Amino acid sequence: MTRHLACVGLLALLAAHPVGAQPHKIVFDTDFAFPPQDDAMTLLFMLNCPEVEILGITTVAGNRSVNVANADVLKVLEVVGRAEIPVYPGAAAPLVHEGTAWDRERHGGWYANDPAPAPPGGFAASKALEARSAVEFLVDVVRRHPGQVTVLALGPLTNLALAMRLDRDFARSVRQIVIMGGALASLPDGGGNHTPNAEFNFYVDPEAARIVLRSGAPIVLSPLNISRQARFTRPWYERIAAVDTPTTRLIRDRLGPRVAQWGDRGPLMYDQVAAAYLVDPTLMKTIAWYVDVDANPGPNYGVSVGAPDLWPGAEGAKKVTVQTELDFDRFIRLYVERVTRPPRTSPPPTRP
Ligand SMILES: [Ca+2]
Repeated sequence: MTRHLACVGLLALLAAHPVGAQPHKIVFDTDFAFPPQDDAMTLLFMLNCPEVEILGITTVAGNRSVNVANADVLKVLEVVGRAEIPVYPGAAAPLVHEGTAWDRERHGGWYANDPAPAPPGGFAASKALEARSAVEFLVDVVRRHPGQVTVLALGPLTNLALAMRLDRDFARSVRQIVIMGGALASLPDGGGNHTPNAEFNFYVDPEAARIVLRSGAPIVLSPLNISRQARFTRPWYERIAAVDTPTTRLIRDRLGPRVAQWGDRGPLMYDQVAAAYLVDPTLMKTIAWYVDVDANPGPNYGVSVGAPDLWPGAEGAKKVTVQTELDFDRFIRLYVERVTRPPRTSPPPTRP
């Protein structure tokens, strides 16, 4: 039975990515922070996936300030030996949302603009940020490879909204945008995780989320409804910790001291689920729905709303692909298998 399931999984993966297929060119757009934060745990996965070629990493204020995102991503790339991947500094604040004392006290790194403390082990010894900004890089790389670049957007959508404002053709030229964001109350498990109905990334920059969702770009949305089906638990951590590579050592150092407190409720794998779609889209069921974001000040600021048909007030909303149901067993096996692989020895990607 197990062997049968493994064969079915392998066949599904081969169908999704035939041997010899060109890797997805991606830009990794992130409100990064050191592991155990999920953006970092996602980057460690993607770096070991031959199905994707990371052309660049763009940072944005979100979980923490953009200063922290910059320092931490440079350090992680050095630790795992992938310093050839360029990092472009992005938006230090949302488009409009200024934040309040409430925000500062509740996961308000995006608002606080704190300087970066030394990441564990110190700052990156030699790797530096690129001179160009994230927004300039996004516009340029999509122009250079029209119809080929996928943006994996794992934080507030500020950089993408600015790229769309800088270049009117951006939404038509990008291959697709895969977004971790939003929560849809009309589907199961659709409450918010920051305000009662708003998901954190969309709450931080609702105006940007609205611009991107209404842009007409091909979008795949990974909302909280599906994140809540993916919990990282101790047995899966232990499989990773049992292997010795620079990547697993980093995970062991950073997660090991916390695992004892998890019980059977480890952290949700928000960004990892969104990213896994690019490696094997058969891991999840999807639906095509209209999704819009409330950017009006008030109790629904940053709340996303979705439905199969348009409704009054949402005129201008576009249909996007929404991830709904995850095959968790196949997902977590893929995640652990990739994270525990030996470091990639393929030549570094061509610089865009
Ligand atoms: Ca994130």
